[in-house]
Amino acid sequence: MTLSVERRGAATWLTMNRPEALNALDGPTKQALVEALQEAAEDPAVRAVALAGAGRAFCVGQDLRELEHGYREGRAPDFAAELEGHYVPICKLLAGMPKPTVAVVNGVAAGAGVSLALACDLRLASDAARWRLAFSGIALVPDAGSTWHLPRVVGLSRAMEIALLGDWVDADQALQFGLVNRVWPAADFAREAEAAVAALAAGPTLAFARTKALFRDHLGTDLAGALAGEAEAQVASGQTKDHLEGVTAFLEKRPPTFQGA
Ligand code: LHQ
Repeated sequence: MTLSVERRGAATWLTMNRPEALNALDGPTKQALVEALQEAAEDPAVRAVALAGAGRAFCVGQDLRELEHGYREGRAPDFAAELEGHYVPICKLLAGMPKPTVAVVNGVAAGAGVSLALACDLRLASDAARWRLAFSGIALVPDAGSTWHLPRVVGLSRAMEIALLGDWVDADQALQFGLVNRVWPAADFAREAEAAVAALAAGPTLAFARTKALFRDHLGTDLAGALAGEAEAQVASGQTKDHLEGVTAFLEKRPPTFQGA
């Protein structure tokens, strides 16, 4: 299987599994990602989704060898169906996932691999991870949502730097740019990332889902619209079992146990 799907407690781990090609995205892997993300979105028992890569890379984007034949014959590719059929749904599923999504970036991320990491809510990285947008290297524009996400994650100036200068971004820079949320030494990375994902999966899932939807919706909303959206979501949040548990735990001076309901 080029995508391994594994339940670890209440979290689903999706691991791109073509280490010999640095987890380049071929057709079967992208199709498996679409299906696994749909299932994770619909399953209430899944309370967090981690996206990881097997071997020394996270993901180096589109599998260029898959397109090699056409290129060698001098035919220009038509990316429309590929984008519509795979990259757009994967990006929308990650961004719209009604539970936290985490990119677990163990090594190289390039091209659409960066785009997928950006579509997640959080990026956790090993100090061995390095990032390159790479699209300009093959005279393409950043896609799979990265023109939307990258300036919002790191700011316009850094986004321009990453896209136009095209240098590798190492772990220290990634942290400094705000491209990643946490960096751990490679030796500790698997354990720390697993604990972070487990903690998210033990969180107040419905409140997390509303929080991320509000942040995303309000990126294009004025303050009045944001206040109205918050009010609607807060009324619903106030009626959840997890809210009652959270307040009860506070009053009883103990940590809460959330059920995701
Ligand atoms: C690969 C790839 C790869 C296949 C390494 N494909 N095999 C485009 C079209 C349509 C819609 C959506 O969006 C896009 C955007 C994209 O994502 S385009 C792809 C952007 N990615 C790149 O341009 C990265 C290309 N790869 C590299 O520059 C290098 O592999 C890096 C710098 C990432 C790693 O270098 P090394 O550590 O020296 O490893 P390597 O180059 O030896 O790679 C190991 C193997 O992985 C090798 O296979 P081989 O059989 O020769 O051992 C590579 O061919 C394969 N591989 N990237 N994108």
